[in-house]
Amino acid sequence: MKLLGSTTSPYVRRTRLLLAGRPYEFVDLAIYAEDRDVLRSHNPALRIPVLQDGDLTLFDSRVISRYLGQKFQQPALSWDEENLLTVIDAANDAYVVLFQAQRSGIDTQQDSMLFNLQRERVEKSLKELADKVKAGAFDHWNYPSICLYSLIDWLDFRELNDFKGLEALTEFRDRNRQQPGIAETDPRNT
Ligand SMILES: N[C@@H](CCC(=O)N[C@@H](CS)C(=O)NCC(=O)O)C(=O)O
Repeated sequence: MKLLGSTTSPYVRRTRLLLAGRPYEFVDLAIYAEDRDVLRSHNPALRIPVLQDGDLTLFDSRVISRYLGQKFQQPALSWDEENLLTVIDAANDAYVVLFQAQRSGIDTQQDSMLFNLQRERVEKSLKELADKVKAGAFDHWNYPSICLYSLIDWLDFRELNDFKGLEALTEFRDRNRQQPGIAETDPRNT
């Protein structure tokens, strides 16, 4: 298997954590620079991660996780776990928009529909995730926990959220620092 991605993307990190301890080749791409043609030739959606397994090419971390779950004969996620993933993805996608806007020199604190919607979405979804952590929904190291870890650690790495009132999320991250693959995939070490 070959995984195309980058060392900073939270969506790629979740896939690398899912693959921790298994043999695969990781291809680190500069998708906004010299490797953009490689991305163009592999994924028309122009996003990472992309997984190649033999003749099969898959886009999107959630689809890749379903494929790997079947390949390694792991139980499917429950509907509650699917909902957790949807909330994690909502916060993650909204923060990718805010981050890209910031990098484009746009004031993301401005009172405009696009940014108001993203800010409301991250506030609501992170609060929900903090409540779910407190309720024990992330007590086991499984795919939802891997995705939550990748999101929280990326927000911290990029300094996108101050986590005031959301300490349950940073405490969850700190409790899981020793899990398989975490140190090797830390974006600060690359
Ligand atoms: N739903 C996708 C989201 C992937 C995604 O947004 N990846 C970002 C990197 S963190 C990306 O490729 N962004 C490129 C772009 O937006 O142009 C997944 O789960 O794989």
